[in-house]
Amino acid sequence: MAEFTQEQLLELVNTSQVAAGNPRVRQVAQRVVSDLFRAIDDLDVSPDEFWAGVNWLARLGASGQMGLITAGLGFDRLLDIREDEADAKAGRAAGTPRAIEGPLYIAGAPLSEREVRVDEAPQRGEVLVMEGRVLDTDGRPVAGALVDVWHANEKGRYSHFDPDQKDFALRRKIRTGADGSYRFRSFVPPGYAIPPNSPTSELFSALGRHGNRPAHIHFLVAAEGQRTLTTQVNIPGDTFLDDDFAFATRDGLVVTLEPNTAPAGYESLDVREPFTRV
Ligand code: MBD
Ligand code: FE
Repeated sequence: MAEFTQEQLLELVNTSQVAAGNPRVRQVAQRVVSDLFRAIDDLDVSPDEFWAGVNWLARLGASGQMGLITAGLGFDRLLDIREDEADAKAGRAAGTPRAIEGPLYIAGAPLSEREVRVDEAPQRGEVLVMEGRVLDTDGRPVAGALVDVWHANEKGRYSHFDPDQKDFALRRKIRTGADGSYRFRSFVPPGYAIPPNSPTSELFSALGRHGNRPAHIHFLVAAEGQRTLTTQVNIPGDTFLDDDFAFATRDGLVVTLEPNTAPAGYESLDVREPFTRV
C-alpha cells in the first residue's frame, strides 16, 4: 500500500496537511521542498552527501552563523534589490541608497543628543569624525531622527560577537538636532573577515570563496513618520570594495575622506590631534 514513486511522495509531503495550518507557510514550504527534491534528483545527491549537508546545516544553526551565510550567499542583497525595484515601480524617491543590515546589529545602543564619541580611549587607528544631516527625500532636515551607528573594532570584530569587547562597544545612537545634524568621533575601522574554522568558512573554502568585507560603518536611521533607512558607508581604497563577500557595497556609499589638520571646533568630541573627516 505505502509504496510510492518520487512524484507521488512529493505530492503526499506537500498535500498531507492541506486543511490546517498557514497557507503562506504551506506555499513557501512546498516550493522549497519541491525544489530540493528536484535538486537531489537532478544532481544525483548520494545519501552521504545529503546527510553531510544536513549535519552542516545543524552546525551552522548551532554556531549562530545563519545570518552570516544568508549575507554571503547574496540573499540580503537580493532583498535590497527587490526593495529598490519596488520603490522604483511605486515612484518612491530613492534618497541615500540602502545597504544590508547584516547579522551583527544589536538594538539598544546608548543614546546621545547631536553628537557622540563612539569609540573609547585609548585611541585605536586613525581618528575619524563623521558629520552630516539627516534629510527627507524632499531635502528637508529631519529633527529628532535616531541614527544608530555600529562598526568593527581594530581587529575587524563586532561587540556582542566577540568575548574581548564590552557590550555596546562601538555601537551608539545619536538623536539629530533641529537642523537634522549629527556628528560622531571614532576611528577608521578595518574590514571584516568571517570567523575561521566555522561552518561558514568551511563552505566558503569548499566554494573557493574568500570571506572578506571591505571597511565599512553601519547606519540605521529612523524617524517618526518616515521609512527607516538601513545603510552603510564604505571607506575608500579598500581592496575588497568591489569584491565584498556579502555583495553589499554600493557606488553611492563610498565616502570621501578629508584629512583635517586643524581640529578646531571638535573639543566636545575630545579631538586634539589631526583627524580624518567624512
Ligand atoms: C559584517 O560586518 C557585515 O556587515 C555583514 C553584512 C556580514 C558579515 C559581517
Ligand atoms: Fe559590518
